[in-house]
Amino acid sequence: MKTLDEFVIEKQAEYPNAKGALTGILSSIRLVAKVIHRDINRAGLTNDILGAAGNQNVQGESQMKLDVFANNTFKRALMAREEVAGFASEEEDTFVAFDTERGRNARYIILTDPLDGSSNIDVNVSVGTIFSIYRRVTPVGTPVTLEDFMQEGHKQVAAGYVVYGSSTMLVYTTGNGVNGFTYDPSLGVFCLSHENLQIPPSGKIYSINEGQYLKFPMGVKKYIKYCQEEDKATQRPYTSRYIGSLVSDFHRNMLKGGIYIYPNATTYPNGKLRLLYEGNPMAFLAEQAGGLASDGYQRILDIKPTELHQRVPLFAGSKEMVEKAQEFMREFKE
Ligand code: AHM
Ligand code: MG
Repeated sequence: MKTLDEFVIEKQAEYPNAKGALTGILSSIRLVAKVIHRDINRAGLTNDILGAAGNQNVQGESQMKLDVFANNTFKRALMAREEVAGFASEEEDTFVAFDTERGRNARYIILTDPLDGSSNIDVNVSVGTIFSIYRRVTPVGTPVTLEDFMQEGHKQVAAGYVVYGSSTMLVYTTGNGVNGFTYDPSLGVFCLSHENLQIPPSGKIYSINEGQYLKFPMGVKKYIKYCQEEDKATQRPYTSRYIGSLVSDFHRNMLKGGIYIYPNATTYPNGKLRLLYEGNPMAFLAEQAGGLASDGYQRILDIKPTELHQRVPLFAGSKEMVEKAQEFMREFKE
């Protein structure tokens, strides 16, 4: 049995120039995952955790108590380290520069969706935490600026998620494949359970909120019909599975083969998911596992961000399925 700690240290030893900064950041994330795991598991038992916080985030979405809690836990854990210069989160209005001597001298910044799919909490359905790590681009010794957070996804140094499902798992990449660790709560450790994860090139699952069908672009409507048609050679009709928790839907599809789609729609002209907190980290993981992630036309990781809370349509998962969906998007471009 190999723990996450052992695994990270072993990997660091493969890079003689590594100073251990990433190792430190990952151990903060591991701690955050344990704290959120603990609180989610008590969620039905205490009123302090369930329900809405009574306020909205900057994007006008109502925040759940656990969103706020997860965000603060994450921020505090990172502030306590010397490797992190700043933090941006779906739940914050703007980025947070860690403007202390330690923060100004740090080299990394982190973006996160601390609790993705949080509307599922009150009904005991799995949620996740997503994170994305970059090297800052402004000089060390100064406070970070917006520029540090607005980098293209292909510049990510590491990305990952924690899925709080029937068991809690942490899955991450540093650009050298994807590995998954399952949490053993009795020992308090994450153990390597899914080494070198690979998304099957094709699968049978499509995941999309079909209730919005009439609002989707023609390419997506046609692709959905393609998924439903009978064809033995391509194992169609596919199966429709949609939890409404990006991390859980993506995780299942990565293990089994499938495509996750949150397209643009008349109600969401640029999609619902956020490029920096959701699109990029999931795209990095998808590609590192042999899959693809696209906005329907181009690679997510090549998009130059223009806003911190920018939204993006997301088509992610098995390579052949994403390619097929892109074909439909191009053919039926409106
Ligand atoms: P959140 O970050 O506010 O939780 O929103 C993102 C979530 C994703 O996890 C999920 O895939 C999607 O929203 C579900 O949205 P919808 O209910 O519109 O299908
Ligand atoms: Mg989210």
